[in-house]
Amino acid sequence: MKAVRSIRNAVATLGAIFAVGAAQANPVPWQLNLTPGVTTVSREIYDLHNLTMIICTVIGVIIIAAMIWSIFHHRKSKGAVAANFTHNTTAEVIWTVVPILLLIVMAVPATKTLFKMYDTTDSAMTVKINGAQWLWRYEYQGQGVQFTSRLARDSDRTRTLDSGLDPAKVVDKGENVYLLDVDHPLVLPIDTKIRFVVTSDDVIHSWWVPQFGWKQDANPGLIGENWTRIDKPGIYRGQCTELCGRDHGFMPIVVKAVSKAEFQTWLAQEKAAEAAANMAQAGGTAAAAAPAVATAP
Ligand SMILES: [Cu+2]
Repeated sequence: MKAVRSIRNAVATLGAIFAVGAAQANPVPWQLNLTPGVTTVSREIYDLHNLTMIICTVIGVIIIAAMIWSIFHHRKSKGAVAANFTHNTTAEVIWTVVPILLLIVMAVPATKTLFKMYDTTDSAMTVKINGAQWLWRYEYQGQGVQFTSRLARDSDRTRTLDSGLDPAKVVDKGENVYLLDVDHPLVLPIDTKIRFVVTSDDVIHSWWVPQFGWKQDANPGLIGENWTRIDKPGIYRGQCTELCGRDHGFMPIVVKAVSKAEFQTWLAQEKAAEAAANMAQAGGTAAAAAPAVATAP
């Protein structure tokens, strides 16, 4: 029974890995390649990786084939005699020039993408990301909206020592989200250049959503910058990728990418909720302060 389930899982995984054109939303177990992601930058990184991989593979195959051929054809039992020349200008020019050309072929597009990755100008909105042991705090700059995002309750209950709960049963819409789900996802609009400023309250964390193609360290006392422009709506999951203490494994990231209109509706709701909460708090503070004023001389 267990074997059947393992085979079924393996087949499903292979299907997901080789699914042509069907870009899976999130990485799958035993995935062989990088994800192309859901942003222009992530796709450029994916293409660069593939280009470099092809070049490395071709070089590797040529070198290993030449070595095997030489070992076989120039073996002692065949009476091979070693050549005793020491220099060959043509060969030396070739093995210097060819690697230089290959490096240029790889470095030019890589540098272009790097410059693009660090260009946070002309962004339509800014989100401040604050890492803390062990949760994330998101602040929509200039909007007065902020909230914390921490491990979802069912994952948290399941991960507790001796909980007796099955991690395989922490599921959301058929996807196992054990340790990958949060209570409040970061909601972002698609087709919008979003700038992130990333920092930390305590130790070094790192904000990473594989589908965006980058990681950004969250350093206490420093602001790191990055940006994204998401192409399509979806739920994109990530994790803290800096070993940040005991519960490092329990501070996942969930980004919910929605259309611009949906985002505006959501933002208006959040603003209204935040304003109501502030009013209630102000009312409570005033009520608490009132007796003190009355008894003042
Ligand atoms: Cu962390």
